[in-house]
Amino acid sequence: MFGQMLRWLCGVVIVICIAASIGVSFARSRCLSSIKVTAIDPSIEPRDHKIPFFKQKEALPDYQIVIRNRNRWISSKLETKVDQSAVDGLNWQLAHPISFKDISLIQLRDKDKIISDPIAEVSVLGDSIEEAGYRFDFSFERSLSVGFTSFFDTQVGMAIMTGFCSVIVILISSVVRRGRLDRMQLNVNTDI
Ligand SMILES: [Ca+2]
Repeated sequence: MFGQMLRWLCGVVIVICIAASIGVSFARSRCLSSIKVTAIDPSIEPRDHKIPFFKQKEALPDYQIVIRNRNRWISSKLETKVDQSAVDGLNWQLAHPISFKDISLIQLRDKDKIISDPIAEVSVLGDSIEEAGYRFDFSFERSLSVGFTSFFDTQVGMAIMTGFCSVIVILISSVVRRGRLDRMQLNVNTDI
């Protein structure tokens, strides 16, 4: 009777774990796939130098995008757009989409050999946002695999995964124990 109740309880916990994992993972499956940055006011763009008629192309900014992760002490650096103006918009395509839930901050920099100067910092709160004279347009796509990875990277996700594995172990142990008891009962009956 106790074993039957335990198996029933384990089944309920497994269903709840799976349903919760799928639900939360779907919510985290909205992924950032590309970023377009446009300089609204060309006069605010940084220049490597302000010498007239001298290496005007090279004087254009070297824009770089840094994506900070909410859960880890790591940042993703996208490619540097060397000597390019953002007046007509610059587009960065992410090689690996990131769940927008994992992004704490996106920073636009003017890359330098020693220290890169931050120009603007924004959060991904919508499809488009303006900051420090620049407009950031974000594109998104759905990826359930990224959503799952993102969810199981959180403390809640890890707790659910641990609970799920524990319940599976308990369930298997219970089934094995029940099988042994049945065989012992069968042997006793045969001996009688
Ligand atoms: Ca430059």
